[in-house]
Amino acid sequence: MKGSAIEARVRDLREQIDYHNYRYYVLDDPEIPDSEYDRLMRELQELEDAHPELITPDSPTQRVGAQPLKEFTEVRHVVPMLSLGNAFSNEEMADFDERVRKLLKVEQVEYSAEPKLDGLAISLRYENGILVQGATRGDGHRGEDVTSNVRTIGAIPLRLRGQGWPEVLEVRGEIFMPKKGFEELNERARRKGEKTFANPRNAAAGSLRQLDPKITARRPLSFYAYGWGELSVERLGDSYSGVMEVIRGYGLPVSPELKVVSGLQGCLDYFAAMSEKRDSLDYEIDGVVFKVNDLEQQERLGYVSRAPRWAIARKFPAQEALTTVKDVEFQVGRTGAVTPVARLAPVEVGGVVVSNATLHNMDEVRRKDVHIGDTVYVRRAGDVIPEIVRVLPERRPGDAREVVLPKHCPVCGSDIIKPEGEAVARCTGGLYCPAQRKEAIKHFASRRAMDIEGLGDKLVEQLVEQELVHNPADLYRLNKEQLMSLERMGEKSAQNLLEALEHSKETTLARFLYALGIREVGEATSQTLAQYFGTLEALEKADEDALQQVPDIGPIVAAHIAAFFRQPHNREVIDALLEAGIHWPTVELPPEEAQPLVGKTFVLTGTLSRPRSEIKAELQALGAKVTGSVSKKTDYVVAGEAAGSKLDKARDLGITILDEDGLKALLASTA
Ligand code: 9MJ
Repeated sequence: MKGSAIEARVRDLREQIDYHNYRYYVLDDPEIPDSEYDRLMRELQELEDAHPELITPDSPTQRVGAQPLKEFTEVRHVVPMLSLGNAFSNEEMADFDERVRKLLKVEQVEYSAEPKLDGLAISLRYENGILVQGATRGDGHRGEDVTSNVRTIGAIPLRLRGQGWPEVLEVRGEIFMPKKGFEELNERARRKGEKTFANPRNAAAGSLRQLDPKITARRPLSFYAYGWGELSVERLGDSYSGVMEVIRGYGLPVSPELKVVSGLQGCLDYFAAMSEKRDSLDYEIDGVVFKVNDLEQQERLGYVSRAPRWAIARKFPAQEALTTVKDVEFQVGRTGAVTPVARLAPVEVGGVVVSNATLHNMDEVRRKDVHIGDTVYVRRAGDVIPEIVRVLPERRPGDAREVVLPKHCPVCGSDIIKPEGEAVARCTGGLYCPAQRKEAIKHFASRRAMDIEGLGDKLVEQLVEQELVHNPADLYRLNKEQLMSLERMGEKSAQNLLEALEHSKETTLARFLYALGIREVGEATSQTLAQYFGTLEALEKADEDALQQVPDIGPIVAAHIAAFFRQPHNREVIDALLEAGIHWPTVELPPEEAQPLVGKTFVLTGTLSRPRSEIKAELQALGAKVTGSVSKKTDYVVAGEAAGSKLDKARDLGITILDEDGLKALLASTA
């Protein structure tokens, strides 16, 4: 490519990437898969690596760049960052609305309504459309300069979209951590024995206050705008909702839940609807913010100290509460994992009575220093199991007891082991342990496995306790009399269950494999295994090496699968299940002649004209193996533009190197 062509391509790539960011973060409607987005980023990165003179600070590759700071510098907010007054009941909301109407001398007020995010308030300063500063709220007048950290957040544009923006635009909003990212971050920390965050708010604040932006870049943070500060123009619209629409047009995410409502009743209805919706949102909210929508009315209302008279936060009931730990018991899961569970004095948390909280594992018990008898904060978020956030050590009674991991399984008495370096303790009883048996059978019957309708958790527990069922195969030997001997089981239900069992016998290989509950083998892996091996016999015969040839199966999963099929007990259960009549349609494997690349290993490198995942899938469909690193075992390296070290290594090892045309020719010759 000529210099000018490269420059044009770089510009084009940046525009494409900015556009797709906008589709993803602002419109919540991505146009392309992540793999394609990654490909665009890679191509831009490679072109900038080769031509560093083309790098600009607002390039999407430049989100993480700055060196760690020694300390944050202070930023003065010319327009102070506000706080909000609170309302904790509908009466307090009515008082607010009445105050506003009286001051404005109107009958009814139009409000804009949006969820109240629980994160960290931030001010983003754009000059001529370029992000020049990000600052925390601090005390409202002085905050901290966190520009390098803010730049790593994908939802925050480094330059505004379109044109016509004011020369100076300070956008205010909330940086927050979505629930899923928070759970994953804590799960990773837990596995590594590191400190976990008590809630997404602390996680967001902790992530933004890192001196090294590389750490912030790895944290799943997001952003919604809900206001503005300094502006070089008079105003951007006549109403709050109108200005937020303009800001959204500049490429900044605004809550999709933002709505204009009329009067007090409109506010109460919105609050009730948001209370219902709360758990299904993928980020935490702690209430709803109502703002007088008309900006002229806002001006007339003004401020009391630092809170606007024109806005209020209607808060949800607390999600945290104080209670005491009555006892800690140990639960045994399907894979034998032994989990400490705190039994609590029942307490209402955010409208639900909580009497149990998970403690995850013994490392967590030690870290939080939980004793039986302690007074603790419990927290409930969404539909997840309640957690103990922290202990109040000053309230520990003299007779508080330490939590000890039992040496033997509380259910079956087998030894409990805790492998060195692992956080999880396990019961060694396997399917001898009724707890593991119950969980294994619940999993076997579950909707996405064998889908045995009507075989719920309570019923499984009875069947195992009455010793009617020891393993999944026993389910198919049950008769009507046995079923009718159970609690709450009439003739009709018994008949229905027998029919459901009969019906479940017709399944697929993938579902059957998933139902077996092999460790680390979820639905996706079961699908892959079924497609790859085609028959149960072929899978049973595969050793660990053969299993590792399967796409996406690494050494750990391969070891679990091989170990499962080596167990004589597991083979007996499988035989009994097949004997009972479980069957599936033959898996259509691609015929031999459609797999001309069996035994060939490929490595893809450099910038290719199509997403790598697409080429990989095509090669795998022809029987090839596609790996990430070049070794003596590699047969072909497919090198795109700007390929680097892998290409060099392939040359050193004398491996056949193909460009895209070469690959096309190879594929054509196999057709
Ligand atoms: C939050 N936290 O979601 C405001 N906020 O407006 C929303 N906070 C706010 N608005 C003025 N949606 C000061 C704070």
